[in-house]
Amino acid sequence: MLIIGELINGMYQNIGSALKEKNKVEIQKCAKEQVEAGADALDVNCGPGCKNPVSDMQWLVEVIQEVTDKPLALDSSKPQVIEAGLKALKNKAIINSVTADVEKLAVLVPLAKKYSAKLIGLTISAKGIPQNKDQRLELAATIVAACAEQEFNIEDLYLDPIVLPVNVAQAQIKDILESIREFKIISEPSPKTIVGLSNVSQGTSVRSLINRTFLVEAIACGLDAAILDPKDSDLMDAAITAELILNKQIYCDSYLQAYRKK
Ligand code: THG
Repeated sequence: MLIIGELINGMYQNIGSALKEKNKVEIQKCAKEQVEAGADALDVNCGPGCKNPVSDMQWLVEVIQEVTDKPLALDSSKPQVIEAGLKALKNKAIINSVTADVEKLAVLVPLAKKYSAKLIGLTISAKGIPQNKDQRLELAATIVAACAEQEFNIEDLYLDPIVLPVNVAQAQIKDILESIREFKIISEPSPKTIVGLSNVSQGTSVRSLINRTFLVEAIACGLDAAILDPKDSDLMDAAITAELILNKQIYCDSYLQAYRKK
């Protein structure tokens, strides 16, 4: 599965300060550590309190790609911030994200095509966060239809059911897992699926355990990608083992070591 490291996010205090002080060493350290821990791509998010997200996104992309050629997931709700990142980016791009709103789809789907980027589609709209599986599927179908209409390759689309914290939306987590399974049958070829994993444990006291248990269940539902903390080695081991059990990794006694060396 595609592992996208979540740690370059202005929401984290070390990254927020590094961004303010333009401390590129701190950002590059975070990028290298995540790649060494097994991340296939890195999420890049300036954070909620960022004053100059357009220039900060450009700066982050420039400093990160000095140390890695892994794809970057440009994480912003503002299309102009994503475009600033795309312009600066030499590595492969993932647009994180578009919503099921016509104005957003009209701007971001063409942008994804222009830059040959993968696209994350959040099943959310201006009307708010969906409250059940049917609403998630309806929003997913809106995104898939807009991509198909604009001849965007559906296999480059990653649908995100929007994971909510288990301590505030406990009754919805099962619906979210079932949505992952059902997103895959919306179209042929299937769209891919992704989650922002750490959302599930926000505000809880046993975050790592909740994250890895949810991830294993999501993988069993066919999850293709996750934005997560790759430095949580118990989490990474659980993901690899879940894939082994579903016959998505070749078995050998040393499969964990083999994966880490890849
Ligand atoms: N879907 C998509 N993109 C996303 C999300 C998603 N991007 C952002 C987010 N959700 C995924 N990334 C994070 C990063 C950090 C945390 C959660 C999700 C997190 N942070 C600590 C907290 O809030 O408790 C902060 C800890 C600190 O300040 O040190 O949990 O769902 N497509």
